[in-house]
Amino acid sequence: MRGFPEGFLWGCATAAYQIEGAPKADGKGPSIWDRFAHTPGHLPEGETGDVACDHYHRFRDDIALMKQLGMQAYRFSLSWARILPLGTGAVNPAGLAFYSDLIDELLAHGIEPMVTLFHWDLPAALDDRGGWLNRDSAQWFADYARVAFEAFDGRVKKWVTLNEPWVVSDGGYLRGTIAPGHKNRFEAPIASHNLMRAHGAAVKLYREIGRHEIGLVVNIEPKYAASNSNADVAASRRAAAYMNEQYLDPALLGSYPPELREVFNGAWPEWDCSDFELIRQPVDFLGVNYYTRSVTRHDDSAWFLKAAPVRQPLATYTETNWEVYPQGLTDTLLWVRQRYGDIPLYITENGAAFFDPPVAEDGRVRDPLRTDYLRKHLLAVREAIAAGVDIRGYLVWSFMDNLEWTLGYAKRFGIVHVNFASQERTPKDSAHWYAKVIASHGESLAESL
Ligand code: PNW
Repeated sequence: MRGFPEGFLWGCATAAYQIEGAPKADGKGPSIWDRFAHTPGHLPEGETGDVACDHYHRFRDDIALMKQLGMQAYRFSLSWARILPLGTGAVNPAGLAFYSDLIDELLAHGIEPMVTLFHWDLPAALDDRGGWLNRDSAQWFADYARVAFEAFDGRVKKWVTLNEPWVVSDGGYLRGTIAPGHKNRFEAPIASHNLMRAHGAAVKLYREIGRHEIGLVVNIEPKYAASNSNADVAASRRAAAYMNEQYLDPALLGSYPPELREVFNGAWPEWDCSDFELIRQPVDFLGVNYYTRSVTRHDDSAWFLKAAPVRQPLATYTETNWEVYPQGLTDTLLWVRQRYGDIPLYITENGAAFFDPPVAEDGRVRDPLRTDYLRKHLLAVREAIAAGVDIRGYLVWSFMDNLEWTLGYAKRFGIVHVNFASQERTPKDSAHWYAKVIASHGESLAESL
């Protein structure tokens, strides 16, 4: 089997609210995640992102560690409310300065930044104006994107508009499990639609003022019907249309999948046709976040989708209860090419939470399950490359343990262990293993563990 193409980028990823801390430093405004986490009952035992990994103050050490591990690329997100404390209007120079220093530090270490504009932490002031339910949100986002492009496009060559719009809409507006915590099936498609309009508006602006590459990041969870009964096949189609195609279809094909009308059942709006011209802006790449698959059956009692996941008795599950299914990554990459054509792809997130043992006397953190997960998924990526899919890079989620949103600090996705009391960082065995993979450009994957 052929290996990884020349220029394939190896790296890791994080997001602002999950690592930075310093929610009020240097003029930062509050985001909906500051609010959500500070509302009792949302996160375990009153945990918040107030300190998190204290990356705001420790970014130079963190980048030095990335360099030691051989990272070639680092995907992180900008906190919108650091740059525009009220979401629109006055720019906070200190917020821009923080990211400017971060980018300079990465470049000085030869690490390529991939910058996500929006990884869920909407400025609270914009939520007060309706958030993603307000049609103006597309313009708010484009105005914010302009500030970032103008400040950093000379140094940043890879931009991401949104991270996982599905999670924002499904968790934030349909189920109420994440910020802003609404539970309303009428709101969810509107939030999704405005998120995609915002994506389109930012890409359109980038074509006018940007000089490099911009793309969209989606989570894709392939849906496999639990049986070949019509009911199960239809249920898995609904689930795929809802989770995967709701975002990729308008962005790349210019329309929504027809199943969504049935899925939203009376809550599906009539859309303004001209919106699709805005949404369907040619992108330079697509980022795929892959964690797991779902085997899906019809279930009349399941709220909303009338579809339920079927647990696989022989499979391994991670601490977030996600089935380890590397073949699903190959299937996903082949499916993207088949449905949307030959567009450059990055794996912008892939990784797993497992219970890690504490740092041992010898300084090691033995996390063989995580290494095994990463190795099998990288082999799955290589398989898709061998089948001709244009895959340009792979970014592990995550560089370090961090705030796993509503699950708090107990679910650890890092390849670097973080002691949240002392803020000490310790590369886990999986980080040392990954460093070797990078150094050998994937050749060492052939070695058994
Ligand atoms: C992603 N799902 O979230 C996010 O981009 C990260 O910030 C997060 O820490 C990471 O994955 C691990 O959870 C997801 O339900 C959340 O399919 C939920 C799903 C997928 C991705």
